[in-house]
Amino acid sequence: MANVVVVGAQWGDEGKGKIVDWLSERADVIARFQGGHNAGHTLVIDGEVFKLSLLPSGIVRKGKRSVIGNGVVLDPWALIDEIARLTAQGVEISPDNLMIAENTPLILPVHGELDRARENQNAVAKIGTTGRGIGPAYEDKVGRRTVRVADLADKATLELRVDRLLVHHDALRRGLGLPEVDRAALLAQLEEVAPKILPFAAPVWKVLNEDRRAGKRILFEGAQGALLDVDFGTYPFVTSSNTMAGMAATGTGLGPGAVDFVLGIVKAYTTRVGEGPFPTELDDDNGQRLGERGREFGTVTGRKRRCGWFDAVLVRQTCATSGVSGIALTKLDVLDGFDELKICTGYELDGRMLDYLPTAADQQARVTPVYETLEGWPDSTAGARSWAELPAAAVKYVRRVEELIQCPVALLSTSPERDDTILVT
Ligand code: 2SA
Ligand code: MG
Repeated sequence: MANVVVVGAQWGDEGKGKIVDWLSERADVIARFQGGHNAGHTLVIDGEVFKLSLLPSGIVRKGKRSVIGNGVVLDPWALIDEIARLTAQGVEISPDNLMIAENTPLILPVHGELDRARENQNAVAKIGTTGRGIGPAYEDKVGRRTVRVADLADKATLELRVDRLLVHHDALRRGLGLPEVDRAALLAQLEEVAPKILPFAAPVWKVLNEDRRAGKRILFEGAQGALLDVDFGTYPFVTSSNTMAGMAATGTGLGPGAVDFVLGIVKAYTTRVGEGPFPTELDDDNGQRLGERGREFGTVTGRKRRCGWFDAVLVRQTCATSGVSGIALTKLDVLDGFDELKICTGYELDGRMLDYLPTAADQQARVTPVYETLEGWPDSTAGARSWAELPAAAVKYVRRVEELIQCPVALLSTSPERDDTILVT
């Protein structure tokens, strides 16, 4: 296996956890390159359940290097809690197997407070975020006023960074009716957390370039999904990072040539959490049924996910913008037992047909999906481990998806169990 980037090709929750785990067994280095603790992966290994949020999936396996790249926003307290939780489950975590890029921006308590204040106080500003401070932390990175991991090592620098940050935040907080930040308390918190984070700090770009030269296999683990990308997603109802495959390079410090294969994770239907347009959303029994059969509740926030038919227009688009080489199709078994299934093949807008999602928000909200109806299958596909075990109608569904999104299926997942995966060669 060469160096692979795994990205969600819809709105997240496509079932990346299982696929990443499957691939991480075959990789030497596993790197996160964007997002933060808004991500949530559940891994089941030998019957034991591991819940990961910020740590790369490779952490649960011995002999792997796990990396948090500079494209991530890091909440040091969330990281320490996660490390403690996994350590209690018997996972060994030390600077030998975990590295954090020195140029990673931090998520501070002020970021979470700002995120939640905006979400709760102002209906116009509401995005339906995870409330983890992700957006405000990225704003401060781009605004050149953030505290980064390396700054924790020097008291004088840390004070300068915090002062620069507070000029901005205190002004914002006054507008939202929040009290001014207690500078001394924030500095004390940072000084307290610094010795717990700094041992993991490393020039990740350098280590990864050396690993690459040594022929080590790198797995880039994306979080969320391409439709939540800050540039190409359903803006403004997106997360604040680039979630597309191109980010793997800038989010770690490797050139784009380091990527050999882009694997897009695609769920056999569509879900979304939070606000924003969703053309194939179902408000009926079918939507209810998808949610129940697919257990569509967020791993991080427990929020109920909105459900709808498979949208081939959107996935064709995200496969293009991420340069997806092949997809892993997940949760096919959730479709078992439907009499018929629909796939969106295009949109109608003001009497015109579109083969892509337009950028303008009003148009995104107004497009009506054009559906093709496919025959369902009464039999169970759960646990199928070869094409021969799939009902003919299910094979037809998968082949049609492939055709419409203009991208081959490389893997097919038929249950949360790691071995229930069909490798398509
Ligand atoms: P935020 O908190 O600023 O990132 O929220 C902005 C929007 O992004 C959505 N969002 C998500 N939607 C689905 N899944 C998410 N995380 C997955 C999880 C992790 C995964 O299981 O929780 O699949 O890798 C996620 N994170 C952010 C959010 O709902 C807002 O619409
Ligand atoms: Mg998830």
